[in-house]
Amino acid sequence: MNKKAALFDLDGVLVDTAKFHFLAWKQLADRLGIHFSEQDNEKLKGVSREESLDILLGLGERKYSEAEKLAMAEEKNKSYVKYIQKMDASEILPGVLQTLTSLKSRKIKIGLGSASKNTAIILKNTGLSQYFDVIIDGNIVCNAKPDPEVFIKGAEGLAISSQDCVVFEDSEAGCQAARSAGMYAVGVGKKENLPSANEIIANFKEFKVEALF
Ligand code: B16
Ligand code: MG
Repeated sequence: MNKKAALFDLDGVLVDTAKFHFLAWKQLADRLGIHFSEQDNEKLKGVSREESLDILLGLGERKYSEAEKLAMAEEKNKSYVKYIQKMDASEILPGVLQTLTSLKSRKIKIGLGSASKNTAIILKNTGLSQYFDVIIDGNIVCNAKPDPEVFIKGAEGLAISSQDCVVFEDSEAGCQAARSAGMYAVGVGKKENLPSANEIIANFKEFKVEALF
C-alpha cells in the first residue's frame, strides 16, 4: 500500500494502561455504590475523561452537580496517576518496539494521537517519546474521538496527507475518528469490538510493516 505515516493511539495500543484506568474508575464507582465491571470499562476506551465519568455515573441512580463531577474526575485522575507513575518499559505491549523500529528504519513518519491528558508521563516513563515525530494528545485537541481532530492534527504535524496515513486504534471511537479523517484504520483487538476498522490485528507481534508501508 506504500503508506507514508503511522499514527498510534496510546492507551491500549502501545501500552496496557486500560487496566489502570479500570482500577481507578472502579475505586470511584465502589465509593459511590455503583456496580462497575470490566465489560462496562470497555465503553470508556478512547473516550475522554469527562465523558467516561458521565458513562460511569449513568450506571447509577443519582444525578450530580458539575462541581461534584469535576471533583470526581480529579479523584479518579489522582489514583490513575499513582499507577502510571510506577510504569516502565516493561509495560510496552508485545511487538510494539519492533514495529516502531522497523517503521523508523523505513523512514516512515510516526505520530501519536491520544485522548489522554497524561500522555507525557506515560511516554517518559516507558522511554517511548524518542520514536515520535509529532505528539497530539488530550491537552491539544478540543473535540474527543470519534471526532477526527486528533488524527487530522497529527497528519498536519507530519505534513503527510490523510490518505497516506495509517491509524492504529484499540477503540471503536478511535477507528471511527480515523475513517472520518480519510485514513486507513488498523484495529488492535477483537473484530466484534471494532466494526469500523479496515483490518484487525490481535497485537503487534502479528503485524507485518511491509504489508502497509
Ligand atoms: P486521561 P487513548 C484514552 O486514551 C483512554 O483510552 C481513555 O480510557 C481515557 O478516558 C482517555 O484517554 C483520557 O485519559 O484521563 O488520562 O486524560 O486510548 O486515546 O490513548
Ligand atoms: Mg486507546
